[in-house]
Amino acid sequence: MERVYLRPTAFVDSPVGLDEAAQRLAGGLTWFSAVEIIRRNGATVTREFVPVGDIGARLPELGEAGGIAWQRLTEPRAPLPLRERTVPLDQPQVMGIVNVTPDSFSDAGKLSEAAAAIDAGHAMAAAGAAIIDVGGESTRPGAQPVWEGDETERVTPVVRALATAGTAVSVDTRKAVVMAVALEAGAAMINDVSALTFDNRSAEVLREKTCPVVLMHHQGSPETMQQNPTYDGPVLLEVYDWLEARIEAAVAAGIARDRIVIDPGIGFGKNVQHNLELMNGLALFHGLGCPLLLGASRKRTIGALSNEAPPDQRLGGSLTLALKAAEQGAQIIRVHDVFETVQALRVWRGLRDAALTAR
Ligand code: 7PJ
Repeated sequence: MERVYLRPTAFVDSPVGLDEAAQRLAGGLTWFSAVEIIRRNGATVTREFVPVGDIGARLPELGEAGGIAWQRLTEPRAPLPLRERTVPLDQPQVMGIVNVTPDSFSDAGKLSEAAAAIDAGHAMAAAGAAIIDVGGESTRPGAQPVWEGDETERVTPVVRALATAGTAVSVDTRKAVVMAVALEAGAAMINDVSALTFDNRSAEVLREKTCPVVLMHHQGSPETMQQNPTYDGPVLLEVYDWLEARIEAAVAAGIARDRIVIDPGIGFGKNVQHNLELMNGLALFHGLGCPLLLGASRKRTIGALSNEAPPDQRLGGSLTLALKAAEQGAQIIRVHDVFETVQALRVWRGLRDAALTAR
């Protein structure tokens, strides 16, 4: 059966003077002026570039799925309700990473204690992070699983302290027990890199709540996922289909679609080429109709492209990928370097505002 995908492309600074020739992407700060229509039938993939002004005339032949994807690309995303905070998604927001793991690869040991993690979270919030993502289990390539009791113990005091101070806290976990305890302690969002596949009780825990949940694509487990990852077809389409299926599974399990945030999972079962293809094609994922989160901060692909720079020397590459994501309308950008990323996005935004007004 043929599948149709619509990838927004030919981004322009501003729609001024373009009238019907540019469309706003998902109610955000970017406009696109062409769409790549991708058709896939088994192993056969065809691609065609169509100006936005011509899409209306082409929709009938794209079928119901094409029509739905077009609607989702162009309708605004609702603000994200995070307990007493509401995070607008009409502009990119920064999620700051706080690891409470003794083996955290980016801040080895430094944040291993709750007090240090809490300080780091407060500093990130002050630097402009809209959400703080607290994690107690490393899921980096080669990492070993952590017992849920240890993970709960690491994460809970940090969640409680940050939430009590009024910060929107997300918890990076694959485990139902950790989710339940963290939500009880004040977490406002769950970030599950397994997309609810690791622990079959996770969906049950979340069904009883109303918080947003991030479903991230991955292939394999952290222990083995980077051992020669391969995909049957174009990685962009494979990840899209997988996320669509996970959204449907979550909805079937009683988690409303408007609570779901999606993430292509840079580095989780992907080689450098896969990661770069996903970054370049990121705007495709807006066709799923959910807010899009991207985490590329300090990841291995940056090292691979920069003479194997170690994680703490990947700021330049991290900012490049953050801007690449913003340019394609990603609503949440998950980073270690909050101050620098917020600054980069503010300047990027200033450029766009100027392009809109200077006429
Ligand atoms: C991600 C994550 C990511 C989401 C990690 C690291 C590895 N959660 N947790 N997306 N990565 N949603 O930060 O390098 O890319 S842990």
